[in-house]
Amino acid sequence: MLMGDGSLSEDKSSEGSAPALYTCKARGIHRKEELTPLPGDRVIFRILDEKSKTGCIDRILDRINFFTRPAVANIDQLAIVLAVTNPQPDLMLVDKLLITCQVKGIRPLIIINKIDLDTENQVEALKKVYDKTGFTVLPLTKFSPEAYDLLHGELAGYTTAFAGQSGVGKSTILNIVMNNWLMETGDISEKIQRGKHTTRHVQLFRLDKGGFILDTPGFSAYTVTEVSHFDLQDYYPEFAKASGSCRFKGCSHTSEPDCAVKNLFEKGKIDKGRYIRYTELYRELKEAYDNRYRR
Ligand SMILES: Nc1nc2c(ncn2[C@@H]2O[C@H](COP(=O)(O)OP(=O)(O)OP(=O)(O)O)[C@@H](O)[C@H]2O)c(=O)[nH]1
Ligand SMILES: [Mg+2]
Ligand SMILES: [Zn+2]
Repeated sequence: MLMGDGSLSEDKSSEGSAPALYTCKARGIHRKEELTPLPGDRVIFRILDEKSKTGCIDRILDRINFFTRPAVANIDQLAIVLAVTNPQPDLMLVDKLLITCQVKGIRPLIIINKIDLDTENQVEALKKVYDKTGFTVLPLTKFSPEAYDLLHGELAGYTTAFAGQSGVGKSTILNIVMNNWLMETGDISEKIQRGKHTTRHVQLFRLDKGGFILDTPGFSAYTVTEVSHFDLQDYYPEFAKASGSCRFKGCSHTSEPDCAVKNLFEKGKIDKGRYIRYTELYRELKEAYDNRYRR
């Protein structure tokens, strides 16, 4: 298992045996196979020196999946982290990551962090937006260990990558999950709007109860590349109730009359913001499609 900092862990899942760590070089395999090793990769590696625990990677095994943002491989779950405030939540980013999870067939876990900073029932409002999607939503704060018991339950046995804007608290969450011995975190700097100890590379950690968690650098720009505007609606589970009931076959649910999705949103069955962001993303994807032969 590639740990992210270049070191490797032998995959000994049998209880009691402490996993051994080897620092490995990737000896040009990535150029040959056009594959760059990613944190989470399963690899065949050779021990070069047992004393200094160094080795070299011979082969990267077939991936179940991989992400370019965050750059990780073989994950079961993506924890999409947003903060109530500081930074302001970027719900378009959350929506886009939800789409990617569904395309890749992995489970999204939506974490609403910093609920201690709630002043105007933002947590309730955010929960309402995403409860309607049917995905699991978990409110969290570093000040409440009880909420972390629930998180442990969601993580045990799975490989989970944490993703989201810089400063939402991903590293803080991993620190708490791992009993506070991992890495530094920091306040958001007013100037650069980033955590003072912003994470710069992916790090992977083994959970006591089985599974792994990966801390990743924050990001805000994110482009959905896996779907086209034609099938975008398939990745909004709450639209399914309206399926097939629009007046026009092939309705895009953006501006057509007698649209069943629009109808659901007017009745409050679909969150208004989610619907509006859907139409924005639809236009973005359509524009990219219409301009696909231009440079
Ligand atoms: N009030 C409050 N602050 C929190 C909470 N969780 C994290 N923070 C603070 O938010 C700041 C940023 O936290 P980080 O964990 O570094 O954020 P990050 O998501 O890892 O950021 P990047 O590594 O830049 O992507 C730190 O000052 C944390 O102490 C929380 O539940 N409540
Ligand atoms: Mg971090
Ligand atoms: Zn429609």
